[in-house]
Amino acid sequence: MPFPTDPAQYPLLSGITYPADLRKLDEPQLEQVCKELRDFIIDVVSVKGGHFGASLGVVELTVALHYVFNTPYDQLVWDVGHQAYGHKILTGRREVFHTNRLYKGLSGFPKRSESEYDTFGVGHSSTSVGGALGMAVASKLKGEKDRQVVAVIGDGAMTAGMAFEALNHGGTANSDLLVVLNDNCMSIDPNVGALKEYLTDITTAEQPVRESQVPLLRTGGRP
Ligand SMILES: Cc1ncc(C[n+]2csc(CCOP(=O)(O)OP(=O)(O)O)c2C)c(N)n1
Repeated sequence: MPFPTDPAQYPLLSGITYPADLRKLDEPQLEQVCKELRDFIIDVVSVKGGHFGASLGVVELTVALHYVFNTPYDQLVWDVGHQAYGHKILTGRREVFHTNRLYKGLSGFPKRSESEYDTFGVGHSSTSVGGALGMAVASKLKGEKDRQVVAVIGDGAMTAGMAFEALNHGGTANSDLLVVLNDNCMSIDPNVGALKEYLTDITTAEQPVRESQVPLLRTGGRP
């Protein structure tokens, strides 16, 4: 049963059924959209249960990706999918979000049969880069030069071999793939290991790599 969103409580979010509605807003309004989206997730999940932190942590990223990219033509692949609540709310499922994870309700993870915005059925971790790479290579073979494919992967999921295999392949596949690494130092518990230490080092150094090496990163490592 759809549950209408109160425009008094959510003045902008109540007007967004699909990302096309979001893209009609002006950039300065997006901060307010993020605030409303965060409040909406808290309102529903605090009563109905579900994954809390991961979805709250990507509110800004979710809004930015749907604003910048032409979803669903451009394809977004969420790793694990436990962080996709904001994505679900912005892609036609806001009024049924209260059924999340309930019998006959929404799946707690992206599910292809549920929405054309859910490009990849997930639940297990570390599959997003390989899945998105497959989509990017397929687009290239079909000559779709304008279609973008984006994988969003956490620093926890990034430690798995499958993700590394996909990066290794993607680095030479010469297809249009963007991988967003959501490094929040958390997996189920605080993340551990050499990759985590490396990511912490490069993001907390006096001159973070993000700023000092941007031209290098943009050219995929080839100066
Ligand atoms: C193959 C597999 N192993 C374990 C899990 C359990 N699991 C769910 S979320 C998660 C951690 C994800 O952490 P991260 O990738 O950093 O994403 P974040 O929660 O920070 O967004 C794990 C290990 C899983 N879904 N799949």
